[in-house]
Amino acid sequence: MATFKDFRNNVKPNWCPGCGDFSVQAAIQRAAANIGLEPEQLAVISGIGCSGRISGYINAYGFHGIHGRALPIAQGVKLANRELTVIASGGDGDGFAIGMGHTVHAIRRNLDITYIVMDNQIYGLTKGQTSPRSAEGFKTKSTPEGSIETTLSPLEIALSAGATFVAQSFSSDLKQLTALIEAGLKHKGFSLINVFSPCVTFNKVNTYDWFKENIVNLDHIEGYDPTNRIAAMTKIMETNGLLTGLIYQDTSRKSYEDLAVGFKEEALAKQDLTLSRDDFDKLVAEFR
Ligand SMILES: Cc1ncc(C[n+]2csc(CCOP(=O)(O)OP(=O)(O)O)c2C)c(N)n1
Ligand code: SF4
Repeated sequence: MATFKDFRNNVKPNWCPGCGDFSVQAAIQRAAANIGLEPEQLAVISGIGCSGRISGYINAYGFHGIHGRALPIAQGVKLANRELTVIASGGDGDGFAIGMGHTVHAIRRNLDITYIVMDNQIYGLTKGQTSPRSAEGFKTKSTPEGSIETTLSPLEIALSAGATFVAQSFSSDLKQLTALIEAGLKHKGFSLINVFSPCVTFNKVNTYDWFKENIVNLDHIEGYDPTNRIAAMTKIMETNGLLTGLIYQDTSRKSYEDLAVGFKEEALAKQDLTLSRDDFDKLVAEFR
């Protein structure tokens, strides 16, 4: 049986020392091993950004896509081979700016994939511009007088889009992060896991200490019920989105693959898709 070390490869991450993304990499490797996966059963698909490099740093199938397009590729992979466990990943710019259209529709489509966003509230790779997750007043090279736009709440958007699994964690809490990724991988449907993953080089406001001071951990709130969608929305609003833990899960809804008419149990990638001459002629006849 594979251990987390089997999900390591020999590529050395070129993230800055202290970048939160190291913990996300470690948590994915641990979670995959903990649920009994072998490297050849996992595919990690990423977008572009410092965070997007993660697919190259995990020993599994990987695809480093284009900016904001991790989800369309990940959904294609899952549809082609439902036997694979599929993780999509990237930054808050990747998923909540250029890729937001895909994010909302992937959520409501509910394919069985896990989407892990490394949310550092800034564009890291391009050297520090505001992202939709930056706070109002946040000063960067692109907003020297401070951001005048309101901050996007991906958790509220996810809930309103019909998400069946919404969680949030923090790079400093490897135990919780690993447990939530495990739960997301086991969830039969789309799982959104947003991770506060500090950019130590360009974001000098939302630091590890800042998150530690401001986060409310649901694991410490007695009686919180993650199956109650209204309570989940209320808690997100009460904490201004600064909460960690399993926020919402609905296990009653079937995944896209299980509902799609004619979508077989056997992986599409393994089916014989050759069209017989007879079937071809019948198909053409329909258009005459
Ligand atoms: C179509 C396109 N537009 C813009 C870019 C430039 N670009 C590369 S990464 C990035 C944003 C990076 O921020 P984020 O997604 O939050 O990831 P991080 O680097 O912070 O991990 C941008 C705008 C690009 N590569 N492709
Ligand atoms: S620039 Fe920021 S996000 Fe990118 S590797 Fe460095 S610390 Fe991480």
